Amino acid sequence: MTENVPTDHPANAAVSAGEPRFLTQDDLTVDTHQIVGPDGSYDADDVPDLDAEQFRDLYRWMLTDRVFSRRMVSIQRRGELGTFGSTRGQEASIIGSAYTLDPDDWLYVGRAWTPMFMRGVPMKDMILFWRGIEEGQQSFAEHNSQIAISIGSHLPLVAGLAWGMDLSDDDAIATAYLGDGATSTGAAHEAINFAGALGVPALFYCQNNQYAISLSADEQTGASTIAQKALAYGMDAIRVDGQDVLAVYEAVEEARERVREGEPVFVESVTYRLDAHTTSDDPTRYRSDEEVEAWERQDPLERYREFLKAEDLWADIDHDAIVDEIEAEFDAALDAANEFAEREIVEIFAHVYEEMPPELQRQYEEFVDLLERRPEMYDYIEQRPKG
Ligand SMILES: Cc1ncc(C[n+]2csc(CCOP(=O)(O)OP(=O)(O)O)c2C)c(N)n1
Repeated sequence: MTENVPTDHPANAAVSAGEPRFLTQDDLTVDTHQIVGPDGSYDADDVPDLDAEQFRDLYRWMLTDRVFSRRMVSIQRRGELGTFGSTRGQEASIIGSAYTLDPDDWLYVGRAWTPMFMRGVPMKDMILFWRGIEEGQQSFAEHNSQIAISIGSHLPLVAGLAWGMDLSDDDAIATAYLGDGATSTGAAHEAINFAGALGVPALFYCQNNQYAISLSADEQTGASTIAQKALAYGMDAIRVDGQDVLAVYEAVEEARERVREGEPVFVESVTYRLDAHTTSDDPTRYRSDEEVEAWERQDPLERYREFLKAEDLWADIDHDAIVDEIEAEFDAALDAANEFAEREIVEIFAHVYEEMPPELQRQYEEFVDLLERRPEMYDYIEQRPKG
């Protein structure tokens, strides 16, 4: 047992007499890192050191993100998907951060799909995933990535993964993309505490898109910012303007370097989900048109276009041709996904275990028997859209 004696730990260095002093949030200044302002102005000295091709690449990926979301929402409306969560408005936040990652870095995402395309996952597999077809996830796994539908559930996995990577002296890092809502879950606190206590190479990238479905970020926490929550866990944090792709790139690039050296970092990217939470949600019930319009004026693509124009890079970019290419890629992906055979209901028993345990085997046989005896049961079972 350790003796409980006063120590010379630096935390005990300053003592105060008289009235006890409260520590308050006002003691903390939390700035939001920005390079290109909403009006497109910037200081040339602050621009990250990227070449012309990389600057153009950032634009292409942001556009990929936007077109993919638009097409997914439109096929959902035609009944070809169950549900989908659009990322419109979050393109700078998603692409600026993912552009810093190495394909060997583990990537567990909440709302961010294009980072997987950036490391080679085919669009077809993302469409299959959103149709509930498990095979889509196989290529995610081959590219060290997964999507967490259960909010916050991936954070302890990422902390544990980072610990394992630390023990095996891995050069890569473990990254969790999460939403503001995820920081309100118990799993987030366990994971962030664990990562802070052990000092593992985990990057927590929180896209504060202002809502967890209908609950605004303000209503989820008494903290003035999400970034400051990291301090309680002994972790450094950066708060960044998520509508400014260059600021996000720079912040996460620096965060990743620090994580590679073994220190966990938390990044809060301040952004906005312009569309509904998912295609099953009606956002007009909890937010005003004025609020959405104000954020539409913060469109990350438009802001970045101003920068590209100022740098004489815009003339080399054929926006319409890029959109056509992405649309064609989506069309081909959709055709390939449509060729996937319709699934059997009994396949809900597959994919969990390599070898089915006896109890599950028993339930499977009972289910097959039921469907044979009572074929009308099919009418009561909700069918997934054709995969
Ligand atoms: C453990 C768990 N509880 C509830 C839900 C239902 N749910 C789906 S998305 C969501 C809100 C997520 O908000 P946030 O973490 O901010 O991410 P965003 O979708 O805004 O990117 C909730 C509560 C869930 N998927 N998982």
